[in-house]
Amino acid sequence: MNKPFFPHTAHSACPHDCPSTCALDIEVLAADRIGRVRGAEENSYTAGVICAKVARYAERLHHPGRLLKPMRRLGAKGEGAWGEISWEDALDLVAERFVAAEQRHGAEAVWPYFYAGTMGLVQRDGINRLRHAKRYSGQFDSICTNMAWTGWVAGAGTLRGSDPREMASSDCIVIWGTNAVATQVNVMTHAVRARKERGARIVAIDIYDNATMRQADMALKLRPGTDGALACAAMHVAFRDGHADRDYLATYTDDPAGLEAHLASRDPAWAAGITGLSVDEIEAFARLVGTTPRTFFRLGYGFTRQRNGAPAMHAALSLPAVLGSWRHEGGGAFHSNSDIFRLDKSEIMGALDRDPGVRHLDQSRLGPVLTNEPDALFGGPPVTAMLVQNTNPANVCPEQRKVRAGLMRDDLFVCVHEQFMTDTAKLADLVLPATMFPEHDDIYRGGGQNHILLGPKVVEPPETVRTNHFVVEELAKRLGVADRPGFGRTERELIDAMLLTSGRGTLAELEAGRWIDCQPDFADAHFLNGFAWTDGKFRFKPDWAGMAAPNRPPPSMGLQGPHDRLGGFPDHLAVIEETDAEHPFRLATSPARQFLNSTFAETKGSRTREGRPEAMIHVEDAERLGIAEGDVVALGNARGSVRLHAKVTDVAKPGVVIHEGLWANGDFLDGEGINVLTGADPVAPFGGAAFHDNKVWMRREG
Ligand SMILES: Nc1nc2c(c(=O)[nH]1)N[C@H]1C(S)=C(S)[C@@H](COP(=O)(O)OP(=O)(O)OC[C@H]3O[C@@H](n4cnc5c(=O)[nH]c(N)nc54)[C@H](O)[C@@H]3O)O[C@H]1N2
Ligand SMILES: Nc1nc2c(c(=O)[nH]1)N[C@H]1C(S)=C(S)[C@@H](COP(=O)(O)OP(=O)(O)OC[C@H]3O[C@@H](n4cnc5c(=O)[nH]c(N)nc54)[C@H](O)[C@@H]3O)O[C@H]1N2
Ligand code: SF4
Ligand SMILES: [Mo]
Repeated sequence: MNKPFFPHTAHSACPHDCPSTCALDIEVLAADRIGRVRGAEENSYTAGVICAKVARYAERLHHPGRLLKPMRRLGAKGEGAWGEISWEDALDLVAERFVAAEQRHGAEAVWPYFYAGTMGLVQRDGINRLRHAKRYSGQFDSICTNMAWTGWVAGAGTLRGSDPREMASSDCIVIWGTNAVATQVNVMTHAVRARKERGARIVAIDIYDNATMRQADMALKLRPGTDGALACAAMHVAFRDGHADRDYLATYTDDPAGLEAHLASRDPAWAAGITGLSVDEIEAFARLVGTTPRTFFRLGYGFTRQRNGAPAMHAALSLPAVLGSWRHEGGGAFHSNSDIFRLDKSEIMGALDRDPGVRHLDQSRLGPVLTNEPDALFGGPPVTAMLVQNTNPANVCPEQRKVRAGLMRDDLFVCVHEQFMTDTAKLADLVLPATMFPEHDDIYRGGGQNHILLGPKVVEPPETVRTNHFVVEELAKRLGVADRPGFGRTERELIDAMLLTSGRGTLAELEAGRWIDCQPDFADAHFLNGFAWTDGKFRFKPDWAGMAAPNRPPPSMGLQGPHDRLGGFPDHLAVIEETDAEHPFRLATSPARQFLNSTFAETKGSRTREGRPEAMIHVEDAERLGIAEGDVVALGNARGSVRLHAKVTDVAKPGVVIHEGLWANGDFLDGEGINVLTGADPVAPFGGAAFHDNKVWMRREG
């Protein structure tokens, strides 16, 4: 890809954990310098549009605060005194500490810990190769998708759905529990096009008037954790008013008669009492979707970050099945395409070495794990050594006080491989500087769309930073496993081999074509050949405990949360953190537009636009508590408390508080972030973190 002249435009893909996975055109100004980043016009999903934060990526790549040298802790943990160390010595130190941990407590005392700072399959998942080769503790990934995917699969049997580009031919688009304007802007590109070109109506369902709600023709603002009730009432109306597609139901679903009988008592008045919506709002929604065959349900993650998130997703997905929306072009539903790509990652992951007998630990329960809570350790040894890549758990993980207490343990060695001195890096023993996506080769899949995309190296990294791949490979050499399958190959070799074994061509072909469109044909995407169960029928009555699902925990962990409360037909499941006398408010920690999880909270462009950490408080609540705009308030619950500034508004319902993040912990008045308040208790039935489901107290602090 090296071109002798500058500037030129290089092709890439966005590496962030965002369903859009945009195809990018990067302006390359010099061998080591980028300019503007744009969305690829020729990509049918990206369609030339990307978010502002990635358009400004030069600000991040060339940030003066970027980590450039390996650094060893000098003072006490978290004190901030660092000394430079060479790469060789740093890697030797990690290996030495991993070996020591293994000798003392066994290999399961080492926990490689990662997530989705980059979604590139090589740079993200390669850490598992080292894990499996060494029999280190497994990671049960639970922080993001569990409730959403579980709820979808419970009904449809697999993760795919109507082509997201089909929204262009929809007459109604229901954007349910996703703040698409902020979190996946391309949904809006396609939805707004349908509105312009064919007068499509856009419905948004959320708990506050975020940017997406403000763009909607119908904005349904409900109480957090009550989406199941809304879905039930809409299905009740469909049966009541003759909008249920009975032919479709008979062919494609398991028990329509049972569902109809069950819903008889779930009418709009019932749902109004639960959701806080008016009966009129619910009737109007039900009528709109019931009388618009080409209704596209775009179901997001946000509404599933509640303790009833899995059944809520399943209830919402049941609605298009009742209406038969799946039959129509521009109709049906979509959440994730995770199952369509079929890329065989075994080599990258070192799957041949995976030992099912090795203990798994829950990623979201990092706090309880590191503070040695027995049920979090699953009978194994304490964790005494970690390598952290692509994630910032001291900021993003629930029960932050426990995470911090754990990371501060003197008997724990933590190496953090990072691009910035994050909240997590600050607590490490060793910090290694990492490349950014334009500086390394990788391959990406679009969870919220249909392409596999290549993101090749387009500029040279600073001389002293290294890729995740390099760190994994070098540690493997020092730990004696470099001869195991998957090791000893370059990123490009791994990508090429994976494409070949997966029947997706070669790297050279992908490089020439930029992306591969993996969209299944219409009938498959719309499940017109049946849903992914042996009898082909959508499950209104899922087998929660018995089903296979992508996020199902390994048998050693078993079912999670109050799973025995799940069962039967769609309903409102009252397992959320209801308010009580001591905690009269419900707090949601919704993503900010200019940040991506904790990423971009370090760039000036994003920080200036976001302002400062705030609690959005309803005017009525503020008046009652004597809180004025800009006052300092404390929010708290049994897990702890944080102080931040008040923003008095009517964007959410009274009793609901919204905080948009993720701000760095240090941006809060007491140096502790919003995840002090969120719970790490696993959500039923397959785990996950309920980030938007928190009961809190609130008081004015001055
Ligand atoms: N700008 C930006 N973009 C992002 C991210 C980010 O942090 N910032 N994060 C990325 C990641 S990792 C992911 S997984 C995706 C997630 O993207 P989304 O699918 O959009 O999910 P969330 O952002 O968690 O929440 C979306 C909306 O759901 C609302 N919500 C909360 N509880 C409820 C409820 O009970 N019912 C309903 N109807 N709505 C509710 C929230 O207030 C929020 O407005 O976005 C990605 N994109
Ligand atoms: N309160 C609250 N908490 C939340 C959420 C919420 O809605 N509310 N959302 C949750 C969700 S959905 C998710 S997915 C998690 C996400 O949590 P994380 O995966 O931790 O989120 P990110 O901030 O996207 O990425 C973490 C780090 O990866 C680093 N990174 C990026 N690329 C590379 C690389 O190539 N190499 C290395 N070594 N590092 C790299 C970045 O610098 C960044 O610091 O957060 C969860 N936490
Ligand atoms: S963060 Fe999302 S919307 Fe922004 S460029 Fe990346 S994939 Fe596209
Ligand atoms: Mo996520």
